[in-house]
Amino acid sequence: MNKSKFLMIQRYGIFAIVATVAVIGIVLGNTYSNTSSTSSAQAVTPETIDKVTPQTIDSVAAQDANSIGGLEFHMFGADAIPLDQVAALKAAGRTVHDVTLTAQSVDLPIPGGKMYHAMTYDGQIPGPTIRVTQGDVIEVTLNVPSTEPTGHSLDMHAGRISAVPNFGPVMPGKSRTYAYIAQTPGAFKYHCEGVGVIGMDQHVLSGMYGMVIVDPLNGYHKLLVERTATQDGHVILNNTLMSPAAYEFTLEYNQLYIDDNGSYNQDAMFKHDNTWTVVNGKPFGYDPVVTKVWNNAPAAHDKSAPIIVPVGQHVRIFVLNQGNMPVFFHIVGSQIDRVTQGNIVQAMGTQTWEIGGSQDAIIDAVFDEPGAYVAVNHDYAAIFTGAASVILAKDQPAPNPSDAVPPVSSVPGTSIPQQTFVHCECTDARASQIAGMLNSTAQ
Ligand SMILES: [Cu+2]
Repeated sequence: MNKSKFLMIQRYGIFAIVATVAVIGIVLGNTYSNTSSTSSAQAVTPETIDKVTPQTIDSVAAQDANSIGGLEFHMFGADAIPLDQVAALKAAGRTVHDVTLTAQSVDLPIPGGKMYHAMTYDGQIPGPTIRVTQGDVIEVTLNVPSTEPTGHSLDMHAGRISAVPNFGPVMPGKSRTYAYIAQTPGAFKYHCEGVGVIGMDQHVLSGMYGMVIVDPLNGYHKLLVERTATQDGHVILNNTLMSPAAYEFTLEYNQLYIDDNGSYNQDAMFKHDNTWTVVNGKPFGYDPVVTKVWNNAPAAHDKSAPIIVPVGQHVRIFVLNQGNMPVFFHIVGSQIDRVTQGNIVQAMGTQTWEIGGSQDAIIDAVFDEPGAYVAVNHDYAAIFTGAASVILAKDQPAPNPSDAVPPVSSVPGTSIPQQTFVHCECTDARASQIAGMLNSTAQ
């Protein structure tokens, strides 16, 4: 036997044993050590590993399964829901969210007084932020008006649901509805897949993307804030546990690849040679100080405006990378107190968090002193093409740009409601609609 073949067999043997232990552990609902004490399994040594064959593995598993009365296979319950069963799930206690998105191709402004050919959901970039609680049902309809020059589609990462036919093309004049249970918490991407994925890059990079926030059923964890103090001439840890209730924001990162005529430039995309880096649809949309690139903006809702947070309070930022380059999320002048993905804490007390394409991170931060901070993608090419968002920490909360503030969570003790003003990469008609929604929900 040559050496590589021997190693391959040996590796297979080890893998098979690990797999068998895992299966037995699951079957018996027990740990390996407990399982081994009730079975005839011998200590694992290099010699016993060499004797393992697929046949012996099977026989051990079969014996153990037999000894507990056989295997019971669990279906966890499909996430996809036939539309005629949505009402039954509602009656059973699940909250159902009826969501409608309308595809709209429209020209939108970029810095310098120019326009580009955008593709949107509902006339805004990003599309509307949808917020639900883990276990809720999302029943979503995509409308594609007959006036659209192309078909569109809707791929929602918040669900585990067959991509075909749900995410398939919806041609002009048509619509499609599907429903699913949002099983996993997080800040999920939704986006157009073009027409059978043809043109997906163009549609997403021209604006057809948005966020679904799925809040954990039992809420977010309290935030441990670790700082230091002095006591009796010594430095001590001064830890505080903050309520999950937070001032909340969304930051969605993407790239724009356009030519001088404002048309999508696929050659530039393949080279990752972006024209702009956009945050919530605009380059430098929250930077009225440094670049001033929106000074000649055509409408009030286009003008740059900073994000304002209260000092010493819990701030939660849902960061989602919608683009095809990494985001190295960093807040200049501050640090990240905690990074959560799903509802699992990934890091505490870190300076930067890398977020790959179509990945999200929930950033918790407390700003210790008043001042000016800048949320960036700490890639210099990204910073200088638009990924620099000014955050002002002030003694009191203040109204914030509407496109940076998500809907209030349904989970009690999660969102601290904020006042907002209309700010968006959107059509004037959509800005008017948003203004109406803000007025109707004003206290
Ligand atoms: Cu599309």
